[in-house]
Amino acid sequence: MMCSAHAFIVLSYIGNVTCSAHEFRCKSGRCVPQSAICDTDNDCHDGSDETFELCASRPPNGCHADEFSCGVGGGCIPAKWKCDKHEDCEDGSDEAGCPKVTCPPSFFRCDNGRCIWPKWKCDGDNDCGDNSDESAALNCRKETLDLILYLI
Ligand SMILES: [Ca+2]
Ligand SMILES: [Ca+2]
Ligand SMILES: [Ca+2]
Repeated sequence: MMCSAHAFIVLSYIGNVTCSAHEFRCKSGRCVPQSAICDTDNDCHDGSDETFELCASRPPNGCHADEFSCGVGGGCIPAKWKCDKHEDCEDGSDEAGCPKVTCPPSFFRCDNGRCIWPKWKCDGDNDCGDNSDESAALNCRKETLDLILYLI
């Protein structure tokens, strides 16, 4: 999951196309983390993440009530991004101390916290939503599944 997120960010830097929902698009087209907005650092290199229009309504060194503070100098992110299993703050503080989702015994726990029936693992369907029940890490390659079906 982390790998694909990183790949996407790298791609968006290269392609200058669209930024992900968790990023801010600078005037130059560059993508920076949302937490970089109004943190007094010129992350965009063109100042567009620190403009007066963007930051004037923000409390000095603070975040709006509907925002989560990433800590000193870490900027602000929308409150709903806290504990959404995606590190939006540079220091990951929005995902620290979040309640851990546990699955009942005998259930499979997806990377995104969802619980699924164990037999849904490696069945070719993306039941987790993040594909972690079908990931290469589980060694469920399609060939193996086909072979099993053939043997049955
Ligand atoms: Ca900034
Ligand atoms: Ca988050
Ligand atoms: Ca599945």
